[in-house]
Amino acid sequence: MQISSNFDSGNIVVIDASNVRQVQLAIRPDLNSNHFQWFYFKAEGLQLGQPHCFSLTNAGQSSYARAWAGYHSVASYDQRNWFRVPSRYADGALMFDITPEQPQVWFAYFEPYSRERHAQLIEDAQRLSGAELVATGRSIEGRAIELLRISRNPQAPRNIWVIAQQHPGEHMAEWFMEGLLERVQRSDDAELNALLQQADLYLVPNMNPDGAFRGHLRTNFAGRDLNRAWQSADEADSPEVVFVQQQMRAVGVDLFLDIHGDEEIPHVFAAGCEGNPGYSPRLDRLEQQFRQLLIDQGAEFQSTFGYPRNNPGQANTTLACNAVGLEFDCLAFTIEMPFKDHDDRPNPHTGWNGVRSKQLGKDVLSVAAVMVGQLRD
Ligand code: GEM
Ligand code: ZN
Repeated sequence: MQISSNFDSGNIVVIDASNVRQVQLAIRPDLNSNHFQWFYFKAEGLQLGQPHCFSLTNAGQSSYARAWAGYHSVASYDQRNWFRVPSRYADGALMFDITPEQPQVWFAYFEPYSRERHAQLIEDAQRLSGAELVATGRSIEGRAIELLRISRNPQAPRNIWVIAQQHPGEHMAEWFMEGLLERVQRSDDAELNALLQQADLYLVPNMNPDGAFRGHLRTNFAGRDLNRAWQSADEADSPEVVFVQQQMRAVGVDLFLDIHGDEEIPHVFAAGCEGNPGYSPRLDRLEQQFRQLLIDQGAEFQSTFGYPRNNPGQANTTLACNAVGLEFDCLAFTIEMPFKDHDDRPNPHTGWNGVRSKQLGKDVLSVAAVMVGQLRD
């Protein structure tokens, strides 16, 4: 059996693969950082019908070690159809077995969103009505960070920004963007058409292409967590954030969504700006309305579980959500999707996955359509 991870978003270190019943592996930390949790590798030359057992021996030292309890790895025979394989966490290692139906199988922390698919997404998006690639930033390694605008009314008074995958291991974030863009494609969608009469959409489908390509969990090439860089972004170590901030300041922001994944919490939720200085009853009302509308329309979303709320004035304003909400006095959320499952509507075969992330991207547009007229009230 051979194990490889020398491909887009690949991450694994082989310790000992001589016994297929006890394959010893380790997750490689992000470059210039100690973070790790994301893994993605291919095993080939498997013996059909024979059990193979893989062990991620350093899982216990990962960034969110508590997240492994109740987590099940994803696998695929073709990198298209992904399914969960029962996994267990014991003695600091994550273990999962497969009795393969094919001689090769891929394993990952979550259904990966590839650079190839990203390139296609950007190309297809530019053919949508009203769409334009307005600017392209550069990552440290020179990869493109595309900013797309969807504008169908030159007089639209509002600007809605959605950015994704600041944390490169959170691949559900770009699946969300793909779903959102798929909905923008439809010409017979009354809600969407109403939204685009009142707002332009500014979309950054992937903010951290270097980290994604390198199989990182949380940081860019310089080892910087971009979602802690919004008060001190600089060209040398976080040009990705500098780019987006410059574009936002040129245009303005009336609603901001920053799309993420959470390792531990098995629910979809939204973290707001309640700890920001200057947080007002207006923003509180808008936040509550946003969450309630998502629930009311049947989206896979809930507001019971999530991060502890910040005390007044205690927000960490280096996070994108807080920084943008503060600077533009606008409704701003970090949207979190699980690596595990949305336990409100569990699907043990798939867990949370690309398709469900895409649907959430579509559903969020319905909420934006209802709220767009009130964002500055
Ligand atoms: C979160 S922080 C992730 C926290 N994860 C666990 N398991 N506690 C993210 O990365 O999406 C948002 C943030 O950057 O603060
Ligand atoms: Zn994140």
